[in-house]
Amino acid sequence: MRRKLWLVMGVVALAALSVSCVSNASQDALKPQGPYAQEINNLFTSVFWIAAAIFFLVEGVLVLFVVKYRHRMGRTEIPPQIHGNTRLEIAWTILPALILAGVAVPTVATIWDLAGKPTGDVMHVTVIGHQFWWEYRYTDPDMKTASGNPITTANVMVIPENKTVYLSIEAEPKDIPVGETVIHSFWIPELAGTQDAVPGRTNHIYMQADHPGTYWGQCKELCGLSHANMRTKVVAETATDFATWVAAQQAPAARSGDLLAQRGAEVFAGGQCILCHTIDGLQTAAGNPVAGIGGPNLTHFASRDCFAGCTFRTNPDELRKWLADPPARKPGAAMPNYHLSEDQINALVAYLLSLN
Ligand code: HEC
Ligand SMILES: [Cu+2]
Repeated sequence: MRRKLWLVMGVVALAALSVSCVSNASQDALKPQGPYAQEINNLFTSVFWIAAAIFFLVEGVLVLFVVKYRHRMGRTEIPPQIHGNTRLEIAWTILPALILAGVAVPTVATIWDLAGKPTGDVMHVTVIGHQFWWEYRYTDPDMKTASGNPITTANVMVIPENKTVYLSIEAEPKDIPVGETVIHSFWIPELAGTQDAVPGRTNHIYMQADHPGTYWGQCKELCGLSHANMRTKVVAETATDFATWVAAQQAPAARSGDLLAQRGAEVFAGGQCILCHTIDGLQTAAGNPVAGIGGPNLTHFASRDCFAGCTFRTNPDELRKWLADPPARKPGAAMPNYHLSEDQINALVAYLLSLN
């Protein structure tokens, strides 16, 4: 019986150990890829080793005493008692206080450093937590689109390498009737610490990537049914690639020569889609701009390789399934099922995938 228990416990421990040691984990705060994440990691590492040393010291002495002064057959005398030893008591009160004071110095310094106002050449991005996806608005004056609005994307944030990005983190405003307004938390473990998106508040955080690459993240505050489907990624690019990306995002939506795609644009502009989605450069039948609120900006939808909280890859198959019944594909999705016909879906898919 005993042996079986040990065996089971051993297997469980081994399983836990093996999954905790994935070498290519994409969301690893212990592998910082930029100076802000590095700063936090440095603090964590030093505090961890101090805590580990204290743990082994205290537990070691405890185990030593338990063994040394355990009850033995025939032992009648009680070991020397130290209760009331003023010197010892003062020592073990002051020593931990000193250690904590020592730990507080780098901790407070790091907090102040990461909370400071940005100076120098920084890029500003407003991050908005929606249910259940992230919106990114590039608010710098040189990031305006042809229609004068900030470049706006969803799920994928593109940044230049080696440049400080100052994020303003918000939650969807209460007056937008799409989805619930709740607290989310933005976290790209390899690039920065985490920061809450609180309705009615603007929080800030710094981010920077040392190298081009893709850095995954996700909502870190339980926010409803599709909390786990609220992923996101930051793509860092070289300065030239980033400039190319910016120029493409500033342009109005592509107009495809493909007939099916053109029909899709008509379905889009003539239906309910325009209530919630913006497509820069597309017009309704009445000649108004397509500028809905509450849903992702689709102007350059096909330039992003994942959609709906990076739950799905941007391809015809996934898109077809999404348009057929969004809440069935992603529980709690704030985009209703519009019972589109097969023809409408085919046209919409052709159109949406032409929006590069
Ligand atoms: C009531 C508002 C609303 C309407 C109307 C609406 N959508 Fe959406 N749509 C959303 C929301 C909200 C999301 C994001 C859902 C999520 O990720 O959880 C979304 C996501 C999408 C996406 C994925 C975008 C991305 O980058 O993640 C596409 C494509 C899309 N909608 C197309 C359409 C089309 C086509 C129509 C018209 C048939 C339409 N939507 C009508 C609210 C709406
Ligand atoms: Cu969330």
